[in-house]
Amino acid sequence: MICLFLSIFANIFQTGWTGVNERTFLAVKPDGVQRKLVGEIVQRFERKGFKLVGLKLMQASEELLREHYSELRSKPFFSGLIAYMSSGPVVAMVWQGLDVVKTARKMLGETNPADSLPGTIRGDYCVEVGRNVIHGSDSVASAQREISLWFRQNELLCWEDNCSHWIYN
Ligand code: DAT
Ligand code: MG
Repeated sequence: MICLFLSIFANIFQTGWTGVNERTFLAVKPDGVQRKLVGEIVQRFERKGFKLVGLKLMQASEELLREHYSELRSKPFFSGLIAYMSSGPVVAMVWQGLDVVKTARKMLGETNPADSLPGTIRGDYCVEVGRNVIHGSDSVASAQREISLWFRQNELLCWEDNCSHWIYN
């Protein structure tokens, strides 16, 4: 009930979730799905201590992807990016936890896998910027925008994590 109220409040007033309730949008891209990296990627965020609150395998439409990447529409790689992202299923996810937006970006690595350290997802599993296996929101504001673009309210679950006392003190 409290979660429902908070989520409606966060949506209406665009406040976003804060503290341990911060949320980010992550998506395993078509190359990550084809290369069977979904389980590995989900496991990294689970083991870190973040909470999965939404997940779906979906074929993203070009319309959705153009909106998702609208800031990049003038870039020369834009049409290739849309073709790549719509070339097969993606796994769209919402993860929750303290500083999850910033920490998830660190766990992803840099945009270009060549600049990504070993130990990061892009550092460990890919080679080229045009096939960098995962998307992650770059700010709390982007996360809010992307979550509402990719998920309906009733696809995001509030559930009690019985481990939370072992993750937060
Ligand atoms: P990020 O995904 O790290 O947030 P971004 O938002 O700048 O990076 O770009 C979105 C995606 O576009 C990125 O994951 C891969 C693709 N991309 C970025 N720069 C590119 C480039 N120079 N050539 C080809 N694809 C690129
Ligand atoms: Mg980005």
